[in-house]
Amino acid sequence: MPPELGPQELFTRYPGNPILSSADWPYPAHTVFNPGATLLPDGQTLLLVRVEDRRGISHLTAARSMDGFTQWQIDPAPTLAPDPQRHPHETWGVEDPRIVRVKEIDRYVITYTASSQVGPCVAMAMTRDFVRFERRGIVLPPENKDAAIFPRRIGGRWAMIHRPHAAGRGDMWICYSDDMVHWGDHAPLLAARSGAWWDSCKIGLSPPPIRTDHGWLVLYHGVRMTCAGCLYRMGAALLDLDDPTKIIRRGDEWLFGPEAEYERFGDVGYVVFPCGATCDETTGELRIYYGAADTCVAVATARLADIVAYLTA
Ligand code: BMA
Repeated sequence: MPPELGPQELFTRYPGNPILSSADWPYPAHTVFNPGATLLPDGQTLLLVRVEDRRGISHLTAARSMDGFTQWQIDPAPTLAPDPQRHPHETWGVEDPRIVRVKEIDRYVITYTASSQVGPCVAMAMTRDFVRFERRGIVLPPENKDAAIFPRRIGGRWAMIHRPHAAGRGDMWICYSDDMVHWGDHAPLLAARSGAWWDSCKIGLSPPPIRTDHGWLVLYHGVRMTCAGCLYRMGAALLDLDDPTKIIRRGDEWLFGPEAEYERFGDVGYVVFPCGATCDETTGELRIYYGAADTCVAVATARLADIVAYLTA
């Protein structure tokens, strides 16, 4: 990183933010936020957006754009709707998807929060085209959310970061699987800090881990509880490529937090909540797609190399 770049300057908001709001939706929607993101083979950006209806129940709908900023083509009906008949754990909706393209199985693996009557669970679905989905059901029981797999095997096994909530703690954990269905060898990964820290209340993975030459870049959200409510911000850590339980570096400061009006005011103010990121391998530009104030979708860009330089400085 050029030494003059501080953490507050690593990300730049797209001037046309918010890029998607309920007014853009082709059918009635209350709010649209927290999208997963991926690049399709034809170069389009696909967002799988959480859409909350006027009952309070969320589903997921795909929006596609050639440049990733404008002219979104939004599916005319829910793309992945809760199916409580066959999947009772989805009674209160499906939320906050993370999308990972897994070359080895030629599929996108989507992990999302199934909002059940006994708490949030991690559910998984796979797709090749974002039209037909193979649902794998619950892969981690409640309370758990904010999960995403790594895009390739590590030491011969699949790995997944997740966020159980127990004993008043919300820390990030990692687990492993041979078949992506049965997950074990759970181990703590990153813990919420304490006291006055920005990530003192709870933390959770934001977009799926991003491979860099220096390690797995993990962008995570941290929550601080104040008298006025929760503050959701994003920070970063770098994990060893061969053994992600080894933390190379965890940044002290948050890199991105609610500042713009659309991030401070909405259904849940002072929230930035990225669930998706795309990276242009030619230019090195990283884009994070995030829910702003649980109301609309916005995007911010950074140079991947600058974030890595900040963490390794
Ligand atoms: C978290 C998740 C997100 C939401 C955020 C702020 O716990 O439930 O879906 O955006 O709270 O309300």
